[in-house]
Amino acid sequence: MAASHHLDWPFFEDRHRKLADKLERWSAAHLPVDQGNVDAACRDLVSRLGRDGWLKHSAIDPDAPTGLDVRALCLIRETLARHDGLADFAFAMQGLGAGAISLFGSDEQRQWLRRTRAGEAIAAFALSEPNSGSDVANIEMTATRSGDDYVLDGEKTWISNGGIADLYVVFARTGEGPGAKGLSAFLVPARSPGFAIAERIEVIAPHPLARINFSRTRVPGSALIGNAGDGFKIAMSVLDVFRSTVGAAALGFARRALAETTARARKRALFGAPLADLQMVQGHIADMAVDVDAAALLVYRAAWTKDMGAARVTREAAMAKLFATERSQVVIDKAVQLHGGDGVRSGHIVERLYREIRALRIYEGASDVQKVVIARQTLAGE
Ligand code: COS
Repeated sequence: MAASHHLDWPFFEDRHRKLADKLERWSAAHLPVDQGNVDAACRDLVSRLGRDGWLKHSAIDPDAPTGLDVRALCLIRETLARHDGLADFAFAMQGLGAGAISLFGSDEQRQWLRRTRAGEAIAAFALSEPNSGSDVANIEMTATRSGDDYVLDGEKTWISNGGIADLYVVFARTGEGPGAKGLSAFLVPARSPGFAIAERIEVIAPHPLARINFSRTRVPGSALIGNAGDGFKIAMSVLDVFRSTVGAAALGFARRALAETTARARKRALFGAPLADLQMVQGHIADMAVDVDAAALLVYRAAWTKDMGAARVTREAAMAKLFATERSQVVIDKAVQLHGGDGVRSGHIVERLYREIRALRIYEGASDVQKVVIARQTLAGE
């Protein structure tokens, strides 16, 4: 099942090849997990991913703070997604949740990373609100200065790991300037007073998700991540890193769909010959293979560019996420078609992939937002 020829591409170093190989063996031995109780399954996955060392890649080491290795993040997401969507989710949300602390946290805040990297604490990224998911500059939640503290009031929604997380990175309006210039980021432990899960949200590919209420939630001034007023840029910088990894997860789903389809096309007979002999089937398989390779090229181009020290990879990451998620949806749809009735049988792997891929075209910047980002940068000549 493992497709590894792309590991020979010049984007990677030997440590990446070793990492991918080791994780492939770990995944084959441990995944997929039973998802009967999604909260329990997720907690268990975080704990196992931490215990076996994979979460060390999700956040920086507070004792040796070098940057995040985006190629490693992408390879891990791609591999986990190929084996189990929930394992990918558990890994990815730990990284996204801790992302602002990795990139902008104080030494004191970075102590949390010891626990997130060990799988002993679960992290969440709380940006979206009922009236501002795509339009981040419009965030309404407030954080008001009160002596040395801040008091948070408002609501966040579509928060992954909501309900099971131990810490939340929360973006709120502190009012240093209008719109994007008046936001700040805060590290808020789940046990904070006034923090409450308002609603658990069920989605087509189940994972922990919630709407959260903050009612006079008081946090110390030391909870502020970076400088007051820098929240928008902090959110965008975190998304610059993690959007490529969403593309990588989509790539993992697409690779699995292609592998399942080629196996079936070789085995299943139709009109007295294997499906694979039919040129119409070959046409679909060729399209799927081109999409998979093109997605991989864009994902690892973005990851490599960031790892080589680029200050911003907004355009590359947006292209990687847009293309990989949109085309993986098409690849998986073809896989469903070529599996006939089995493709829509509840619990069949391609039926699961069909449900898993859909949210990736929405979260961490919907495809439509990625197009806005790409067009703006292209028009600006970047
Ligand atoms: N890194 C660093 N700084 C960035 C940045 C980035 N990737 N993107 C923008 N900025 C800076 C800009 O340079 C600008 O700074 P100055 O005012 O100093 O010039 C500032 O931030 C405001 O940027 P911009 O004018 O582009 O803000 P907009 O409100 O127009 O941004 C989009 C609009 C759509 C690009 C933004 O809101 C976005 O990405 N939305 C999607 C968010 C998302 O992913 N939501 C899902 C929730 S997370 S699951």
